[in-house]
Amino acid sequence: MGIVNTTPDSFADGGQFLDTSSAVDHALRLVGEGAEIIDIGGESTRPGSKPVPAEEELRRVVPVIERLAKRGEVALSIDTQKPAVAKAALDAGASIVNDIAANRESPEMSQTVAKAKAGYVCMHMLGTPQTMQAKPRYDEVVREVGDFFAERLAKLAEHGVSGEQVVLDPGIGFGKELEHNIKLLRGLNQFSVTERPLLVGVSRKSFIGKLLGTPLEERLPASLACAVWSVIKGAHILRVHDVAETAQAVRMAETLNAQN
Ligand code: 9MG
Repeated sequence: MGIVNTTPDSFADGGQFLDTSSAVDHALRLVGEGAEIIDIGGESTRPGSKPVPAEEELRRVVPVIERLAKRGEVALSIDTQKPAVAKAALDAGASIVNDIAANRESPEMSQTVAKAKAGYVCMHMLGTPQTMQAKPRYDEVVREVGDFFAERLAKLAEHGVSGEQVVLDPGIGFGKELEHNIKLLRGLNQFSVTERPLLVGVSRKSFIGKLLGTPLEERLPASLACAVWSVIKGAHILRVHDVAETAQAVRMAETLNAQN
């Protein structure tokens, strides 16, 4: 899954793809590098980021989705927390909703996904992007994220979203300290009991900087190490900025890890 942020303030690529043409060109470049899904976002989810009104988010993402959908080359995912934006994006040609706010109580997002029979990325986050890094605490982070997945799968089913539509994501960096992120990556294989595909997003994230002291522009090697580790531990989808490099690293690791 290649990342295309049409935002001025995303942590790794903010401001680079603000106009429709540069966002579409970037998406097509990622497809050429091997991306099978393009995740398009119009609101930053970095810690402390400001929420964006739905009208502005729609203005940023819908034309990009329409242009890419017309070409029909790749599956499109909308990265949004807003049911109205999800609906417009699905109408414009997206087929997956990447929902970092899957812990909300209102059923509107699930109902939108159920009605469209769309794919749904159900991500764990403690709090919201505005509050999530204020001393997140867990007794046992892997067990608690696993419990969240079980609870959400049941709730989604109640709202008409079948298990087959759902991909689970532990939400690396979303309401987690460094030790929680490391424990989740070490324990990824434990989520296989859910029998749902796992998505992992580690690309260039700040926990890498915290562990290794590397600035944003120097996190590719550690991002690749985490990507390879995640796949060996059972991840099915990686959400990344550097598609070509990740595809090469993962192909090599999968070959070495094959049984015959
Ligand atoms: C939008 N976004 C940023 N990081 C992410 C992650 O790790 N997973 C998902 N599903 N979305 C993310």
